[in-house]
Amino acid sequence: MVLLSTFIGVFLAIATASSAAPTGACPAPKPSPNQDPGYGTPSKNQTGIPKPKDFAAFEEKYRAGIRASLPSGNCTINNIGRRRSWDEIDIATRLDYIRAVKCLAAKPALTDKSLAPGAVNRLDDFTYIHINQTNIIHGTGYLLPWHRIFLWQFEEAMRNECGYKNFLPYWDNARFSEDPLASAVWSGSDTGFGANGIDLHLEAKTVIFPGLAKPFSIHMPGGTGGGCITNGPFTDFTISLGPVAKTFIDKNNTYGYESNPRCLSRNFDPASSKGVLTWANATAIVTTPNIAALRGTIEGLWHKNSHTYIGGEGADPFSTTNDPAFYLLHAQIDRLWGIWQGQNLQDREYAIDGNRTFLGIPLDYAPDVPPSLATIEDEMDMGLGFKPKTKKGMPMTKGGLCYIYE
Ligand SMILES: *[C@@H]1O[C@H](CO)[C@@H](O)[C@H](O)[C@H]1NC(C)=O
Ligand SMILES: *[C@@H]1O[C@H](CO)[C@@H](O)[C@H](O)[C@H]1NC(C)=O
Ligand SMILES: *[C@@H]1O[C@H](CO)[C@@H](O)[C@H](O)[C@H]1NC(C)=O
Ligand SMILES: *[C@@H]1O[C@H](CO)[C@@H](O)[C@H](O)[C@H]1NC(C)=O
Ligand SMILES: *[C@@H]1O[C@H](CO)[C@@H](O)[C@H](O)[C@H]1NC(C)=O
Ligand SMILES: *[C@@H]1O[C@H](CO)[C@@H](O)[C@H](O)[C@H]1NC(C)=O
Ligand SMILES: [Cu+2]
Repeated sequence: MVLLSTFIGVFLAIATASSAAPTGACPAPKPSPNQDPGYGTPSKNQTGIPKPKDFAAFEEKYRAGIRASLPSGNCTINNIGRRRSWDEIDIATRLDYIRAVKCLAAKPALTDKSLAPGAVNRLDDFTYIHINQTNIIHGTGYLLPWHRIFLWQFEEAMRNECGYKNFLPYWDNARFSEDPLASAVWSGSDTGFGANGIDLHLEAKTVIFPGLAKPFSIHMPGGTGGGCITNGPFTDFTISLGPVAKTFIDKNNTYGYESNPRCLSRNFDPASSKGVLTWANATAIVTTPNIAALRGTIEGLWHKNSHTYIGGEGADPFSTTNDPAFYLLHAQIDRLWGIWQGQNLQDREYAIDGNRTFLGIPLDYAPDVPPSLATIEDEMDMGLGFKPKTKKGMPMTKGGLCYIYE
């Protein structure tokens, strides 16, 4: 059941209606009484499919290894960030998280306007660099370390710029594989990300990746939605960059860097979750024998199907970050990688496999990025001038990173 890298695909892109630009202040969060700084109390409301004992044992082995590795530099058992499932964090923490996302959406972009004229806010800074790097950070050796630093930067922005007191939550999609809507992630109340987009009865289609010397297409299912989301705190959300992967290469706005204000769309595809994003497959990921095979199980299977399940904005491989749920989806990918690393931290912490460009296809704009194998000494471009070596994005408790998945 090891899937090969031909399963790299992803996503879908839909442009829809527009609304007003985001505005509003970001009030400082109220301190929650009776709470450890930084941690919520569980909502104790978990539903879905219980975690199997074998998966829990692999997870505990990972946690024990991380704890045993502390202190590591300034990362200690007392200050380590505890990333938890959205379905386990308390209501106040969920509200504070959503408040902080909206706070970033109300702060001006820092990205140079000449690079992305359409970048409006701090969330767009993340989307810009994700678009810019898509053909380098997917289907390559950089997928996992690049996104690990990316999530960390997002978590830092939420905490340092918007006063979010907790850590990045993850979408525990295995628990809800057979009924994804049962997860609090997709709640249409004030404490979720909202559910599906309005049903546009879309047909399945094929979309093209721009930027590759040899154009590459992926299949997008028709899905069950496709239009603007209709409930939850992001119904009035305006996104600006993208879409990028379309049925044609848009010569006027190839990377979606021009302003294109529109709503947040989703297109849930239950077939990408049911019987696919299962505990059994999650367990197969954390027990994958080596890093080469992990690329198939984690990227080909879990990553691809998680994005395709959400559909709409979240399924465009380039501008997928437009959906705020992206960060929870990728925290789950990062968690599964972390648990895999934690089964043998010594040998696996810096394990890398993969090309330097998407499936080894040369880029049409950067002939200096050779389609050879990625190494941990390679520089990655995280945007805003930050260009760490790949190895900086591999441990969870070194070089400024300091977190554990609970
Ligand atoms: C707990 O679950 C029930 C039933 O699914 C739901 O009605 C309720 O709002 C949930 N409570 C919290 C705190 O999430
Ligand atoms: C990414 O940004 C760099 C500038 O930092 C630019 O040279 C390159 O063409 C961009 N690539 C894409 C695909 O936008
Ligand atoms: C691209 O831009 C040109 C010149 O502004 C315009 O005539 C054309 O209609 C645009 N094409 C598309 C597909 O938007
Ligand atoms: C894992 O996912 C694949 C689809 O990629 C599916 O065919 C298979 O049944 C799943 N296996 C388990 C054990 O859940
Ligand atoms: C790496 O790139 C080569 C072409 O340069 C390709 O044949 C190979 O399949 C690629 N490997 C992966 C894992 O994408
Ligand atoms: C921990 O040290 C790293 C450098 O190794 C630094 O970037 C980071 O800000 C420090 N974190 C704290 C909480 O002091
Ligand atoms: Cu990505």
